[in-house]
Amino acid sequence: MFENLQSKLEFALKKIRGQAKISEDNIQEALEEVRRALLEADVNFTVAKNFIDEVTQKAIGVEVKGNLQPGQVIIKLIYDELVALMGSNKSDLILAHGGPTVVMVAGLQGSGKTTFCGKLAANMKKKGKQPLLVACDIYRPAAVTQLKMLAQSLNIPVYAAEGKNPVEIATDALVYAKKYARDIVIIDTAGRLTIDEDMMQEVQNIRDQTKPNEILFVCDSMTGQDAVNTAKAFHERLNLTGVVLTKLDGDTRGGAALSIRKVVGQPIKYVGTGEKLDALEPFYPERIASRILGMGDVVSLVEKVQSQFDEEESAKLEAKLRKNEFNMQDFLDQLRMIKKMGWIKQ
Ligand SMILES: Nc1nc2c(ncn2[C@@H]2O[C@H](COP(=O)(O)OP(=O)(O)O)[C@@H](O)[C@H]2O)c(=O)[nH]1
Ligand SMILES: [Mg+2]
Repeated sequence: MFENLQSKLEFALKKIRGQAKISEDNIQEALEEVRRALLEADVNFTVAKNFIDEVTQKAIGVEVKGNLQPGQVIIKLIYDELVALMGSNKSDLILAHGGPTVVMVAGLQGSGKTTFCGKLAANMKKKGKQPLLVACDIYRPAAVTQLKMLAQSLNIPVYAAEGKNPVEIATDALVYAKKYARDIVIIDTAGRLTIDEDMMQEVQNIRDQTKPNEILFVCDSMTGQDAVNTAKAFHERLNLTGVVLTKLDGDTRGGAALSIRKVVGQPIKYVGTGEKLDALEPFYPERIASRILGMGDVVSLVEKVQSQFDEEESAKLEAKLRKNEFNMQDFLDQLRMIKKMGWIKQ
């Protein structure tokens, strides 16, 4: 993901990485490259401009402390700004207090709504919740079948009804949820290929009727700038509470991920990283920023290391080291443990 942007940024930052001194000239030159890299990644023009202005301003006043190199300081500034651009913190799903939580999922056709509904239901079930999926995309018979099949594989109920309109289906689904103690209701809606008044009106009616706690816009990250414009239109109409970025496993340029938060003003809550139902992750701005800057996903690596690491074992080893009893066998065990974590390169 984001390989192209990553290599362009790396090239831009190479210019300042090793420099002992930062002048206004060489900052400007490097940041111009950064700006170009962002635009090529299909980042919104205004977002890219503001980004560069912000970093430039901070870079000019920066004081380089200790044994840091100025280049490193600039990279840190860019990292911080990337994180801020994507919303700083992980943003959790809003859950209702008492009564079922209602999540309405909207977006264009093919963006990954139905798949996301399945993924979210699976994720919630894993957390001990009782989801109910609601099939409000009644226009393509295959859509209802698709949701039913996903639900069946997860052993989660679906509310679907022939002969009713989507607003009635959603309303009745809430009654059903209360009756059968389902505590999270996930409503899959119909999308069109482009923004379309009838579709918007219908989704708006479902929203007015069901008063969702979450109104999530599902956005195909492969569509870049377009996705951002569509998100804006949906937000103006529906008052979104969050965004889901799908297909981040593809070779997306990254424009949607980097622009959508600023343009829409709502957090990215989840990312889809594959077609399977477990390919859903919360959105962590820091992790994505690290990946984009080629620093590797350090946090994920640390988590991996922690999961492989036996704390008791290492306390024993430390004691041995202190007593000068560390032998070749211990050394071998250490090497094996490191090997288990994967490639050193990572
Ligand atoms: N690679 C990948 N494919 C996805 C992802 N999410 C959805 N898809 C695929 O995108 C296509 C459209 O998804 P669907 O959920 O039917 O979209 P909908 O029309 O918005 O309901 C399907 O082939 C899905 O398997 C994802 O995160 N990664
Ligand atoms: Mg669908």
